[in-house]
Amino acid sequence: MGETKNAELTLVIVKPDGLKKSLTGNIITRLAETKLVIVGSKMVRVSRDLAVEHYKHLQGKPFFEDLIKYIMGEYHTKRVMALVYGGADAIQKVRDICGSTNPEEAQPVSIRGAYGRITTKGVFENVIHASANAEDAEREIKLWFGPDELIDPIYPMVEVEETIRRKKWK
Ligand code: IDP
Ligand code: MG
Repeated sequence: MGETKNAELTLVIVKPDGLKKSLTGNIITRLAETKLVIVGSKMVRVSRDLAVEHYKHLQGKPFFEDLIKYIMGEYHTKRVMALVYGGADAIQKVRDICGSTNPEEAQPVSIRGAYGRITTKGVFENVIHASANAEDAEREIKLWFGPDELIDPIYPMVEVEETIRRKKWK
C-alpha cells in the first residue's frame, strides 16, 4: 500500500444482526467491489468497555443504551466480525457502499438499504459499521486491533516488556 495515492485504512464491523442473518459473505462480496485490501480480520465478543469506547461520541443520545446492547449482541448473537480495509480513498469508498446511517433512508442498493431495518423499539439495525473519517478510522483501528493483528505495521509502535497472563492451548 505504500505507493498508493491517498492510501487510507478504515475499520469495518459486521454487526451482530449481520452475523445472525448470515450476511458476512454478502457484505464481504459487496466490499470487494472497492478493490480494497483486507489487512486485518477477526471475530470479537464485544465487552461493555469496548462498546462504550467505540461509541463514546454518542454518549448522552436517547438511543445510546440500546446501541450498546445492540453492538454487544444482546439482541442477536454475542459476536461481531471486525475488519480493516486499506487502499486509495478507503474510507469514502466503504461508506458509499454501506449507505446512510438510517437503513430506511439508505439507498436500496447499499448494504444498509438492502439488509437493514429499524425495530419497533427504534433500534437502527444497520448491519455494518464503517469509519466516518481519517481521525475516527485511526482511533477505531487502534481500539479494535493490536499491531500484531494487522498485515502491515501501519502506525508508529513501541515495544514494551510486560508480564502478562495469557491463555494458550493445552
Ligand atoms: P454511522 O454508523 O453511520 O457512522 P453514527 O452517527 O456514528 O452513524 O452512529 C453510530 C450508530 O448508532 C449507527 O450506525 C446506528 O447503529 C446508531 N444510531 C445512530 N443514530 C441513531 C438514531 O437516531 N436512532 C437509533 N440508532 C442510531
Ligand atoms: Mg460513525
